[in-house]
Amino acid sequence: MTDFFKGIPTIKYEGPHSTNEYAFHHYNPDEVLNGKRMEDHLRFAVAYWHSFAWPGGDPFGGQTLQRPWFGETMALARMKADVAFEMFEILGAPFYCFHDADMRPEGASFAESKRNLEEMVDYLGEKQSTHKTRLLWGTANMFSHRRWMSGAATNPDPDVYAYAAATVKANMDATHKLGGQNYVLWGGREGYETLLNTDLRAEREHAGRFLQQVVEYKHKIGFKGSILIEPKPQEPSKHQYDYDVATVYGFLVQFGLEKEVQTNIEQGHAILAGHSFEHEIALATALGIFGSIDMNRNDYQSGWDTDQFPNNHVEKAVAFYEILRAGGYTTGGTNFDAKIRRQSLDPADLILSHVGGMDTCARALKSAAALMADGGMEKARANRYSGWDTGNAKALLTGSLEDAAASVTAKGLNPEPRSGRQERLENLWNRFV
Ligand code: XUL
Ligand code: CO
Repeated sequence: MTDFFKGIPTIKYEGPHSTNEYAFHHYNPDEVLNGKRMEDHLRFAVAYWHSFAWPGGDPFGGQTLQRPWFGETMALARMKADVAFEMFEILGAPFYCFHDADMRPEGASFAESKRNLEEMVDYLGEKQSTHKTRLLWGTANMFSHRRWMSGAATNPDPDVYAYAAATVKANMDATHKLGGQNYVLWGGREGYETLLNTDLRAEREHAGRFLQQVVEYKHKIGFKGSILIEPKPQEPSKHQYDYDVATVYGFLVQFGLEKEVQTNIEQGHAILAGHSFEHEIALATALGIFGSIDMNRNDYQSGWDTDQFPNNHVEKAVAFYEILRAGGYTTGGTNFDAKIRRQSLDPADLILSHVGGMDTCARALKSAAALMADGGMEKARANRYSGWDTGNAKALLTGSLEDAAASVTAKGLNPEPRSGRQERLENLWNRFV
């Protein structure tokens, strides 16, 4: 036991009227909503990088957070893992996620970095055997070190492509060994700054072949989890190849991977792409590539990726409604890709930020589940499209453009517009949030 969270109790559900800040007010893991326990609906994960590896810097200033485990030694990496699992236990978090660079020190060579990773995987494996927390997903950090400056799989230097392949292979092995349920690839620096020095076609083709190799390796090692791409439109690169869900889908189809790879959708990335979070979830569901979510909130004015904890349950309810419509998660979950603000120095801030985020999501889920159980929204939607239930309407889709044109004259069609009833549906929403 470390004493980092000394005096902080295990967080329990006490209900909406409790005034205890060290309690859940909405997240009640065992409460059943629409036939499923809340914990199984939400599948919360803590992100190693924000909570245990981030020093609190911003573009104008460096480290604000001082943690006893900061430093590049294996002993400190083990202390970090000890603290991490203490936090998972305090929160009752069922899952966590990591990049290699979050949990092992960088070595002087690839071989040393890999050895450090493998030792930490064994250490985390021991931790998992005495705790309930499991690995939701693993990933590789291929954006922080200067070698990735011009990209990983899209780097003009083939040696970097090879290094990226070795890095992802090591991280897939690590994820597989720890029983991870997904493997995530966020583009990091897979994009470009200027067309003046970029062969866009070659970079996309290399990224496509790289992803095919990842899928081939998944099947070779018998990894049963999902491979997920995390879209983001810009930052760090000016132009990122995995801009949004629609762009990723086109990329997957081009390389024959649309049945093999799904998406990890992040609220803040959706906002940066000019979309809403729920749009990205609904589109991924419609395309059959919805996998998991990175839960956070972006500041709507700042225009960059602020990765704050969610605190608006009304907004998140729309997202959870789309997840329920998708049938819920299979291997996915709700990963808090969210960090405390750089002035939030106290160990308690780390815990209470997650408590607030979990409560916000639970409250959103309760609203979404109640609306789903009510059925009014789905009834209204079905009614709006009910014209398509007739045989004549279906024939429009199986026939030709000329057949459809002929039906207009034959039937003397003169369609009368019908109300979209948006405000009435918004009023229905408001009864549940
Ligand atoms: C970056 C981001 C990453 C990915 C994992 O914006 O969201 O933390 O989630 O590499
Ligand atoms: Co993310």
